[in-house]
Amino acid sequence: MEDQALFEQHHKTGQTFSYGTAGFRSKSDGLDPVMFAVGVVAGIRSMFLEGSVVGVMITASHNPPEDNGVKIVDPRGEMMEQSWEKLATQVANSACESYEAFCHAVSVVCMSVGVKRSAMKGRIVVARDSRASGPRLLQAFLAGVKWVGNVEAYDYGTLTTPQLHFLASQSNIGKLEDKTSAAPLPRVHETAYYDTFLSAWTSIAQIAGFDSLPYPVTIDAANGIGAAKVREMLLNHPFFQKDVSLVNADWHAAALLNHQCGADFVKTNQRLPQGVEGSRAGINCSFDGDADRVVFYFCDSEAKFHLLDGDKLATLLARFFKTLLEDAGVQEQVSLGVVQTAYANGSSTAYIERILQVPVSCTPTGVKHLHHEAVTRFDIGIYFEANGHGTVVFSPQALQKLQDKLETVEVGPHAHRALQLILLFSKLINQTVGDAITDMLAILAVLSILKWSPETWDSEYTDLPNKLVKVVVPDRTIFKTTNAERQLTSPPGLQAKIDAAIARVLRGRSFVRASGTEDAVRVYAEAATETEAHLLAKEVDELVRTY
Ligand code: 16G
Ligand code: ZN
Repeated sequence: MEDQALFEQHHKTGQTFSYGTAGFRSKSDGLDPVMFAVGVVAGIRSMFLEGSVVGVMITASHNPPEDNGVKIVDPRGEMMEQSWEKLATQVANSACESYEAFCHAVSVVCMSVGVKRSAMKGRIVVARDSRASGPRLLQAFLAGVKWVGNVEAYDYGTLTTPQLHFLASQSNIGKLEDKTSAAPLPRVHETAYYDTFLSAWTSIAQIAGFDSLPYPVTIDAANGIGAAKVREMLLNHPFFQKDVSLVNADWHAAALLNHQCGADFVKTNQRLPQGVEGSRAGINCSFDGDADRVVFYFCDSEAKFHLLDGDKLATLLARFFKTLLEDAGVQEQVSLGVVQTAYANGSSTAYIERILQVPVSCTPTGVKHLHHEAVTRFDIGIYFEANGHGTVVFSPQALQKLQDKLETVEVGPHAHRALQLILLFSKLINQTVGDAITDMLAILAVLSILKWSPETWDSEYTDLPNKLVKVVVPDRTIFKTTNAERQLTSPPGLQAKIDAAIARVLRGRSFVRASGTEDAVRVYAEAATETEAHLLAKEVDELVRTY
């Protein structure tokens, strides 16, 4: 009965949920039972993994302040294995129904994965972003953890999403093989995050011979938790103190989160966020609310705004690593590739394939798809969504090859430096997930090493004019795609009409997909001129509305 009382305290009915690309996400009001259910599922997942530490992040990223959400992170810091998404969905929806339905759903899950709750131990680390609903939802989550029994949970308080991914993965180092170890939580303190990445930065600066940032950097932290963490990590550090300014840093003012600022605002509106002046020298960047996305931008001498989005981050890093691999003489042994989605600007893909001669792979939207492709296809896999979400992943085998070469083969100073730099960049980048802070540091390190201005970076290729529109339709589930979301298989006949519209414009490309986070369909169009891109978007928009 006590168990039921715990459940009832957080029970609300009336909504159904689905574990999507970003976990569970909605207006925060109805999420309490979902949080309770996630406490239970995360506990069972950790038991299933024989006590490896599982992470849980409470956040709604770039969404408005009144939203919230939650996602489960697996022991290596990656998104929860896909087959568990439907288990999580079943438990969450049963928790919105009744205690009986909930108990039944939990037993079914335990039975299907072979977990005996009374005989096993689970370990969880949890964190939340700066949202006002965070503390309440955390309590619902912890009640769920308590309900499972035999689960140790450690609350990191507020963190960025990538910090939680990183700390969860670090908690399991050495423990993934040694399943019997039962070191208490936390196994890793938050400062490990700062120490790891700052120490890589310092070594890179020493080897590359720079002792300050190339120009002033303004960070728009979207009034999110990234502000607090940048302050802690960088603003008292001698390297950054002088040249880094932080704006939209009011993370205590929950209502200001992502409001007129942040990576999503800048990318969607293609303009400066509130608080950043166009006249400011140097380069600017914007994080989103949980600091797992970053975009850069600057204004030229005519005050024209230039966006350096996820595609530009990927191309800069691809160019940089290609040169380092050649300098190190390992381009034949270590494969390099870029992973994008259909939203990548056609010019960026052409630049990577034709100018850099680096292979490009395209996956459906959502970090888990890009991450998986990058890890499985390439030794050094660079993946970015155009919205600024991405990272670089390095295969342990390739890193070992580079390390061996560094230690055992006589190489010239140029190759020696290149080998050292690749190894150090693998430590400067948070490989578990896109991370605004470490991506920003990696980009600033590359710009410092290349001695590139923002203008030089931007001039590598010119984006094709493009347009993204949201179309609200009666039923978005009828829009089914194939070929990494680039073509529709349903409704029948629509793709042929879109193809005909594309054929009428120069360098035209357009695709339609149902959003995974909103009840709408998205239309993307690009073409040789702005007029044609807008025309194509309008035409496809109208075609979609006829279904
Ligand atoms: C989620 C995804 C993001 C993707 C976006 C697309 C993760 C962690 N987040 O926020 O990568 O760009 O969804 O949204 O995977 P949409 O389906 O509404 O277009
Ligand atoms: Zn985010």
